Amino acid sequence: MFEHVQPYAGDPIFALVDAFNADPRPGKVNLSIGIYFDEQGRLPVLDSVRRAEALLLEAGGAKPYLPMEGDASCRREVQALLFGRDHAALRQGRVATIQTVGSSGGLRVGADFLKAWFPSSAVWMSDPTWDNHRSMFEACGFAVHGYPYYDAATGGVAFDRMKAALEGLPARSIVLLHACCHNPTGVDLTRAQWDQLIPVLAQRGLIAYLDLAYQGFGEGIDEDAYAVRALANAGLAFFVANSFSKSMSVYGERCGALSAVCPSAAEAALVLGQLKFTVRRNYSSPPLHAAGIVARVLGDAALRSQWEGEVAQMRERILAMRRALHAALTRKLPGRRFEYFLTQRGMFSYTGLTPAQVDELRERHAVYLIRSGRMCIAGLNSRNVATVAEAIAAVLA
Ligand code: KET
Repeated sequence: MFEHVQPYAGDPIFALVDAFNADPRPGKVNLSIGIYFDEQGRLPVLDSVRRAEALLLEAGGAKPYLPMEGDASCRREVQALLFGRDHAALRQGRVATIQTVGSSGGLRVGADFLKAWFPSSAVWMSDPTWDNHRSMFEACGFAVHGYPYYDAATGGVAFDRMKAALEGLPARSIVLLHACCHNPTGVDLTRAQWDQLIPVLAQRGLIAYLDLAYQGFGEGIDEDAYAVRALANAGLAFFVANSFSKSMSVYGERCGALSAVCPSAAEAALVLGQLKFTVRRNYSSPPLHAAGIVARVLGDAALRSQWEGEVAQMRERILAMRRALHAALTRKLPGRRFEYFLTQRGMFSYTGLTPAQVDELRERHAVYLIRSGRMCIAGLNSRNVATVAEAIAAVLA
């Protein structure tokens, strides 16, 4: 019956996690998947999240199905977090938000919606991008293309080429953009660059689709929402999928949302209806526990300020690890430049290590990176950073 089924090659990120877990070497270091580990190398449960869960448990509520679009207070809090509490687009009822199964669920539901209502559009994403972006949009039937983004020569954004590419796209093309903490490069657009890009999106009639998976890990919670707010301020119609996996350290709870900013409240109602229909045909409704966590952490003043402090701590620890790795590598290989560790933002650094060097790091030194050369800085701590620097220096030498 199933002989004709093709074997699955495995996911480039999750396969490495399996390999890491199966690795018996005691000093192994996991810098592959985008997960924040604390200074002790543990996956933290944030105090704000623990307290929110205690409140949920105490309330002892029943466990009904949520509506297709998710929990109302969760959706309201997500909107306020993304756009700011008093944004005109929210007051005008122009934003359709659904709670989703992680931001992956949101990305996929939005992609399904776009394929249904813009069937002849193609999708353009940064070169490079998160591997799963391409997979997801191709699975919805889209042709996926890349626009120039990372400039290996400068280690920055190839902004002029990126802008020129977008200027040449047909109207209604879908343009996927990382709102902050670009995965895998850690190289973000500046505010001035967003401000130059927004008129292009508007004038060409492009459909921007923002992925905001690392809010708070770049400059700050509000700061990292700059792109979302700037696009909304400019009156654009666009999508944004946002995640709490990293910012609340709730990976397996699948906390995320999808928002569509629409030209009018009437259009937002139409879009919301079709998003609900898409959800119903896929997984019917999102997880209750996820909604309870997000709504409480964001909506309770005490938990909210505790969470903001915890996000700041994670962000600062990542920065401290960037500085530590930079210092150690600069000491070992004084002739080479490692400034990119300091200038890149978020969990990831794009190291420029080749797939062969990444393989050598894994095989000889038990240090795991993604084969693109992407390193998850949040897997470093003060006990493993020196060993990692030594291993990198050995493969570069
Ligand atoms: N968008 C981006 C840019 C992203 O890096 C991830 C996860 C997601 C969305 C999905 O997050 P969710 O938990 O569905 O809300 N990235 C890490 C884990 C993964 O590959 O799934 C990673 O790149 O390692």
